[in-house]
Amino acid sequence: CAKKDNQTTATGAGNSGSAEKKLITVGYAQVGAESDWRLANTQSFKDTFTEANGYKLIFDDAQQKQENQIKAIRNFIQQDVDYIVVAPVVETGWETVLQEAKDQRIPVVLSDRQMKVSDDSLYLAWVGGNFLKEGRDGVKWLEAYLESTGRANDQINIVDLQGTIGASAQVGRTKGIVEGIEAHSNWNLVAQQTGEFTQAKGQEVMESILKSVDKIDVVFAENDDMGRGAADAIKAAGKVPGKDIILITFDAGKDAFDRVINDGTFNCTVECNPLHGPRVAEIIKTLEAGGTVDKIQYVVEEMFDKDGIGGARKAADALPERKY
Ligand code: GZL
Repeated sequence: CAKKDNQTTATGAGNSGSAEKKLITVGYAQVGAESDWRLANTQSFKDTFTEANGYKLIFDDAQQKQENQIKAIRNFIQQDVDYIVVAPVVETGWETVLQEAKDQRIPVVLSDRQMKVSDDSLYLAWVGGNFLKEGRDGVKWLEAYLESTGRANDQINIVDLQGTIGASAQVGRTKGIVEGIEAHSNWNLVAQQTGEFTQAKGQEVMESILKSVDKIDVVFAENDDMGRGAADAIKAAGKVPGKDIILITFDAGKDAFDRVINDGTFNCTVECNPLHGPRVAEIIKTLEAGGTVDKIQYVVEEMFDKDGIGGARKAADALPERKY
């Protein structure tokens, strides 16, 4: 339920006298600015929650720190905003502050990553990607790729560059990837480490793995940015990313499309749609009209490669329609 009716407010003395619609105030606690995906996600909110569209957006960048997000939520409560939107950096540790918002009757909508709470009435709805499916899709593509290159029965050594540990994107993708590795007796997980969803950390971690593991056939990078870092580390080690070592990434942003289509450093990229602004605005509009909304709302996602195998679409065919 919306917190209060957003009545048209007749203006007081000294004003035009015409009724003007009150802006809906939305406090948005964003994770940070760690990746291209995040920048596109932030832009989607800033493009949607404009005054022209009837909103006042209060935006906070938590620099990937949960304590900063909790502070931002408390700040929104203090300002008595109409809605709080959170992209939770990790899944746990939110019950207390969500209860404070509930006590103040401020509806909370989750976007992007999920929260684990004992009472799911603490938030109204969640919009985001199906992270487990994304991980499974990456495995499906690798199966098809190995089949098509006559390597289905080879010993395949796999590295998993994980996202921020405890983030639902990392939890779901890792689960899908590990499930796939365990289902193939000839697939071996030779290294698994977080690169914090950033290019720099991804490169640093991949450099150390390349020094300690002598045969690597595949790298799953749980976002494009870590994939970029891994590609640089692989090149620096004198190997060719996309050829000597297969690179599968998640997000499917502009740069990933370029790498799949042009220089071939990425072999496959699994989409995670960041354009959540309009979806969250839809939820708020429905609530403002006294309607009810579905609790869990997945965004549409695909997978892209060069040749369209394993359920992927050819990136070159999809390129004209891409928005981020
Ligand atoms: C996914 C999102 C992840 C992206 C990363 O919904 O939470 O966080 O995959 C981003 O690029 O850092």
